[in-house]
Amino acid sequence: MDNKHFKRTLITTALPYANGPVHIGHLAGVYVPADIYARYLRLRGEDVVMVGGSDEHGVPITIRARKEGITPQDVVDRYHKIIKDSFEGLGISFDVYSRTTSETHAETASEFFRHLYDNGEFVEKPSMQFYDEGAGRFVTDRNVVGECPVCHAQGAYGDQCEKCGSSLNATELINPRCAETGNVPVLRETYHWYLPLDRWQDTLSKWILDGHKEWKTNVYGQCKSWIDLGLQPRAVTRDLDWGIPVPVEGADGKVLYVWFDAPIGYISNTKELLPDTWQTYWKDPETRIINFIGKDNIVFHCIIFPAMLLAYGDGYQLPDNVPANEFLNLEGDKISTSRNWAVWLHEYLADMPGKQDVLRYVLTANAPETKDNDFTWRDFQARNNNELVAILGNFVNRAMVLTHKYFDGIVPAAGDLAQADKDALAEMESIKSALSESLDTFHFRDALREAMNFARLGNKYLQETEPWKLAKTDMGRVATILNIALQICGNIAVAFEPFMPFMSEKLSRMLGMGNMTWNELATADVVKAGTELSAPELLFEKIDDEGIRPQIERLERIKKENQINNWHAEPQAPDVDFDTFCRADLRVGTVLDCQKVPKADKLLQFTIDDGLGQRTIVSGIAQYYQPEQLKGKQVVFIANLPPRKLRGITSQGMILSALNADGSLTVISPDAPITPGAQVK
Ligand code: B3M
Ligand code: ZN
Repeated sequence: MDNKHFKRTLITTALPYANGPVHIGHLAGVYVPADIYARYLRLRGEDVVMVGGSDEHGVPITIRARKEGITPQDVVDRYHKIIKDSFEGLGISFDVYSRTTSETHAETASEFFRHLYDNGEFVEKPSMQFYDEGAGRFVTDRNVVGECPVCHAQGAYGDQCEKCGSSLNATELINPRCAETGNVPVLRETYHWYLPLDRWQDTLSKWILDGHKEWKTNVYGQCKSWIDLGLQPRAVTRDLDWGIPVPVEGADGKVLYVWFDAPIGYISNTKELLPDTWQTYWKDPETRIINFIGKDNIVFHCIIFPAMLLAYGDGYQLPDNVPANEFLNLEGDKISTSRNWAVWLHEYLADMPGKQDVLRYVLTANAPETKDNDFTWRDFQARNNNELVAILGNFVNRAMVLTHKYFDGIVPAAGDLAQADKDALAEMESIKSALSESLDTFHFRDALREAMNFARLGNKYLQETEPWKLAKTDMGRVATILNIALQICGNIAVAFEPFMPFMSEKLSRMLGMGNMTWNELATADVVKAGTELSAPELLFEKIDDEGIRPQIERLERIKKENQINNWHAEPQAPDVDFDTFCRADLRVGTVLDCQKVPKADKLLQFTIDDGLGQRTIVSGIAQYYQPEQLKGKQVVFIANLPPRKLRGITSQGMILSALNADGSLTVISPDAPITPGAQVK
């Protein structure tokens, strides 16, 4: 570990916005890895503090409040509680979890601003900004919508068009409107304070590009492209009535930009935890600061906040590493709070009680460390059944059951070691070093795989030594084998503590272990001979299809709802002249018979009374109707299309149906009985 010159570690975790609950994307990207790291350092006996809290400012919170007719404070109170409780439920071991509406934070952030202001670290600049006269407030770029000047899609945001990805200024939109009120915004002059990042260009470049080549390539690369582009001044105040007031005379109606106050939250949180010694964690060069964040927060943590700390001076230390992760997708689609496309932690905890570790395991095994990854419920089920149950749970259970069978549940002492035992111990040693190495370098997926190797080793060891075959002839040998097997179990309890603390706790209780430490790993004395084991309990349960079905069905339901909510009518087709239209002979017919077309999922075969006789029409609506539903119904069809062969059936015309927002088809039917053969005009 490259921390010889460090005495302590301060772990910060991105502050989640308190305008919604926390989902698996947040967990995989930030909180699970941070927790693994914190728990690991604690097991090593290091001085480590992990701070977190809710980010309770920002425009989205005010919009949600207005939508619901409540105050922003109500919004953040609600979500702060949900977030805090759910983190606790998952065992995220914050030393402090606070919030940016706390008094300590308001004081800390104001003082921070004021200090920079007094030292001339800001520049004040006028600017033109959209203003909603009806609502009497400024509107941020994000909250202006209109036609994209690039691809002409409707509904582009003032900062970005989601259709073509162009990044925009709100003033470039065609027909801009305020997203919330629909009002046409006007431009108004305002002024703000800017942090001149350009002043810190060289310092930041040296610090990161020369000094931190060991950072993850995604982080280093993003920083490099920002720095290469040339850093620009960034506004650190906003015209808004929700936030920390700008502590300068005459700045009424202005608050600190949420991204100015939020990272200072790390400092406030530390202060709340350690009112007397917090400065040591921020200003002593022997403290190592690690920021756990998602990739969308890199610039704020690697460029802007460091510039703020440098501007403040007074010994503030910059982070030693910022191991930002990529994104986790859900069943192939981007996770989205507004589209409810997420697995929410508080719902998971309620729906799947006692399965915290399964989620922690799956999110780590699949962590988006180097690229975006996908969470699926099938993978969740498979990893639980094929890895946790079949490999880890199975091994521990065998070792426990055998010890109960042959030694009444008392840990037997080992005798002389055979080659197989020595090999197993040597392998434990090498797993330990690979595991530590991966943890030290933030490669948590690899680390988890290494930890799992203890269980694989255990299974292999029992398979090779077959103690159950020796019970009649050589109980001394059985004692040694089971002792070693139980040592491997003990190693599992220690090695998995950072990843699956609930399982680890249960296992260490079953094995009668005391306090766990990382040093014990790979020793043959983790579980003491003579200890009485408790009755074996299963560490993991199989999850069958029924177990995940409600989750899958929920996502299918949401997908449908989203399709409907996001539906846009097709743009109108080019004109046809009236005569052309009149050449289509549209008629009403009565369905005499309707059958599924064999071996075609989509097709129904109709027999229609068309007033002149009977005709056969094949239509692709089998996914939306049972044939019986359509018998006797009247439909509209095009009578004069040339006959067409579909699956060997000659279709004489086409039944009209409408395409719904959710992709389904509904047949068009007259709203009163009509004589078959009647023309539709
Ligand atoms: N609340 C953004 C986010 O959740 C923001 C992080 C603040 S960290 C200081 O992505
Ligand atoms: Zn566009």
